[in-house]
Amino acid sequence: MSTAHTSGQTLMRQRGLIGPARRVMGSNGTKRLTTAQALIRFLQVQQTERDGLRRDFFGGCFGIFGHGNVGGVAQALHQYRHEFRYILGRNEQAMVHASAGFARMSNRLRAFACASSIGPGSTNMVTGAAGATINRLPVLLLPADMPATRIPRPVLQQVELPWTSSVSVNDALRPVSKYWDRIERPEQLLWSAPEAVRVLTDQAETGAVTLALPTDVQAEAYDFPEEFFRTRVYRIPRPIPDSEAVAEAVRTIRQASKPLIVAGGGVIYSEATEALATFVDQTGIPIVETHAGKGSLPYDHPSNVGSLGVNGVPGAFAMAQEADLVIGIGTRWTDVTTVSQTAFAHPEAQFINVNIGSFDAHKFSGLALLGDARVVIDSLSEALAGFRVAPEHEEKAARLNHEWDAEIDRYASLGNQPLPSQGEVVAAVNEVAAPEDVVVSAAGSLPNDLQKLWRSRDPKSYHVEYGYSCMGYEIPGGLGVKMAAPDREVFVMVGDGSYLMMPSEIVTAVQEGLKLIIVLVQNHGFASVGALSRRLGTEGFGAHYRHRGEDGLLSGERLPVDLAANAASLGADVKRAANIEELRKALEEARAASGTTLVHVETDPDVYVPRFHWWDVAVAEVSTSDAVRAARTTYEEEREKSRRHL
Ligand SMILES: Cc1ncc(C[n+]2csc(CCOP(=O)(O)OP(=O)(O)O)c2C)c(N)n1
Ligand SMILES: [Mg+2]
Repeated sequence: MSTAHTSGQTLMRQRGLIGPARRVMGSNGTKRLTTAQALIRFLQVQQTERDGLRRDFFGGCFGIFGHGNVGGVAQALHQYRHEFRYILGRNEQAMVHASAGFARMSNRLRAFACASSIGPGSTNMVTGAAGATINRLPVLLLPADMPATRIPRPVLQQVELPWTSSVSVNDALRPVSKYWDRIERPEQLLWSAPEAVRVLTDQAETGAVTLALPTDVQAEAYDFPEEFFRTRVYRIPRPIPDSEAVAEAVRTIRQASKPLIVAGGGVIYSEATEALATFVDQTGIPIVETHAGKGSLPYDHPSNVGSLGVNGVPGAFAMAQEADLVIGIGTRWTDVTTVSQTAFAHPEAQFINVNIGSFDAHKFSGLALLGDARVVIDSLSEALAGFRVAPEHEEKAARLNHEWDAEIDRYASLGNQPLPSQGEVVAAVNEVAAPEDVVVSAAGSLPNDLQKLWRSRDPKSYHVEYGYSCMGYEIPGGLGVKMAAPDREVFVMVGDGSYLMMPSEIVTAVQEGLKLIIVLVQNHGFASVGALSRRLGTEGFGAHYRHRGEDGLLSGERLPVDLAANAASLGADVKRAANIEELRKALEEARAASGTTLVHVETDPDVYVPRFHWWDVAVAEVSTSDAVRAARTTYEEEREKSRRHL
């Protein structure tokens, strides 16, 4: 190991990217450890390296213990407690969300493990795991499993199935895991643990990974070879695209008259935002952004037309409608991004898909440019020297950018009375936030307003989980973001419905001294689903938090819930804002404070930033309601516009 390398490591240690120096072991010895001890020891020495910067891959392990792991994984975490960070979570689903938030904020170069007990702790992780896998974010799940001996049988919390003895509830994690294994003998770890980390660090494969750990095996000792515990560095490569594919892409781009870039999360994970700016400045090709890709260019870059999608801005949709060439970079082309496949209306629209994974690169029969986003963009910039789109195309993008920016100002200053609109709340948060501060959200109507109104000035400032759009992600997700970026302020924007699903991690934030600024938007139910329901003729049924009324329906008075008092009871400092001025003041105070603050604001549920586009949500084909029948007719008409891009 060279001196330069050593001093680099020292520097990284100082920055907290890698942990304390560890003893280098001999190559031929063995170490007698339990399976759980060996696993935790192994996790400590996994590292990733990209662009010459090395990091400990695992930031630590969340855990909630029970009889399934208290003598195994918990014992190991206790034994290594000064070397490997353990965080007590409040809900297993939330631990996985926090880990996903951490991984996303770390551009997938770092991750967390989550240890649960057997049974309900494990199944609680299924939702979080699905979210991580959908969003392609590494999280290691360590659920306890039935004893391999099967002697305590049926063990507490075991689902008994008369047709098999080899299935446990942990098998429910299989469909949401990118790698899944059950460690039935200690030595199986020698193969499986490196496999787990290989998948977690593979930028195309990554997602939730499960190592199910039978209770007795966790505690069983084995003579592990010392080599197993040597530091492993997983280089995160920047694969170079095939030169012929690049040449074909260049020919296609040169022939296109209205090319458009769709920037997805891959641009940000690859740290390709500067390369993208160079490419766009050189070629004049306009860009639009997905939720995960928002922040790829600053909001006021003249080529950034804004967000494309079901909740996107009209200008981005207009550019998509006429694009004859669509260059997707790091996007997985969700239904939300493609506006249920109505966005790209040009009869001969072609796709070029720049992606690290072949699965996404081949979607929509696109020309697959397989490789790292930054490397591919750089090679396109080089090969397209001298190429520039027609001035009208560029000017149109700049005009649309300006037009929408003026709309943001309008929504920001509606002056709605007596309660502010949610749009005004989003704009106020955006104004108080510094460019590098992060906004976190996930479900409800907030992602809609955020996607349209949030002015991103930094690639990591917009963290809206809209792959799984999982109610409850907001607070734990924000916690994970703060863990990855402690120097940034984190604004969690959460609706009352989502808050009720998972306020629990406020307690964890307080425990860890991790500061969150939580903006709780109270509108007494589901504004989002309510509006969609009304649009489909179903009158907002089931979308309002009300007492059961005399008609036997949920039509009574509003429920007397006080979520601010709830947050205060969990340890947050709480501020109630009655209007935008008070909100701004509360946010500024929260920003200056050192602890977690929840700012409670009630908004007018009937005043919202509209959704401009159709969304393929099926409507009843037959109904007793005129409104539903009318909605069905519209649905059938709109569905005709959906393309297949075969
Ligand atoms: C776990 C989960 N369950 C259900 C849904 C479907 N859903 C999407 S938004 C929403 C309501 C969200 O309510 P709230 O957080 O108050 O936000 P609002 O709609 O009022 O903006 C529901 C039920 C979901 N996304 N996630
Ligand atoms: Mg609500």
